[in-house]
Amino acid sequence: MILPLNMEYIVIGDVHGCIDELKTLLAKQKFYCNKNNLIQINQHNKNKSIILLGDFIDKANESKLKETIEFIYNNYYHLNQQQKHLYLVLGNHEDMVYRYITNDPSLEITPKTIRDREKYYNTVSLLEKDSSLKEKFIKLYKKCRVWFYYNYNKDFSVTLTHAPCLEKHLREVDKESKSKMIKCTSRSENPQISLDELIPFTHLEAKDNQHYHIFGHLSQTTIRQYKNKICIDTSAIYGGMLSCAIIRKDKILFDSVPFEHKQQAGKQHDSKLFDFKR
Ligand SMILES: [Mn+2]
Repeated sequence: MILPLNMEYIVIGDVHGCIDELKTLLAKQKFYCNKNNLIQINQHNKNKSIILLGDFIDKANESKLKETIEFIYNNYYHLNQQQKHLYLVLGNHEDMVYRYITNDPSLEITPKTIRDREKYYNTVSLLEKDSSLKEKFIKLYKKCRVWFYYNYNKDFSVTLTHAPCLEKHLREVDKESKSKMIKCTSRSENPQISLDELIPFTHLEAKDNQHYHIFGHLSQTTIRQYKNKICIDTSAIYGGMLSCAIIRKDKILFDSVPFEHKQQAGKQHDSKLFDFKR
């Protein structure tokens, strides 16, 4: 999970089946596809790697979800042949869908989990009627890692996880820490509480240094940064943008592309992170 320092990293937040936007954003970063949708390594991108920050499935329509899984699957094996160019971070959606489709005994079947499966995890029914896609998803799931760490020097580092979490869990390997790096307290189950109240550690632990924590998971209208905490989930599937953080030596840059309306956008009420009065 330690990232080599000789590469630049394009870290892309919650794709949720926004395959068209993913290809557009990758092309802006010099990753072009051939006619078979395989990304070509060339002199402009040979020192760059792509990191998908979790939640590449669910919420989108089925044909876009299928396209997304096949694109990531084909390119995972294509891009990583000689040198690693594509990394996958585990999101709560990959984790839950995997538990549903493998009948994980720890996932109790209750009216709520049956309802949630329809409401939040629509990739499950797609995979259950497409066994070859299911096999591809399972292989990708097993390639996902909970965190990655880019430790440039004593003054600059970046930890990548899907969800924000307490610092004590960062880069740990115990079961509780892993689950905290994948998912934080549910916003949908606490709609009356602002995000800054729901997960106050995110700003209370923030520091004015360059040891960054970049995460997604909490869809926002814009990239949200407070000190060394950065959220790059900019609501692509809700009609917003798909964004990336670019880690280049000891700098972080950002880029975004808008939703392309090639599928129906989802609906969600905003709750801004880092919206407190300073
Ligand atoms: Mn998530």
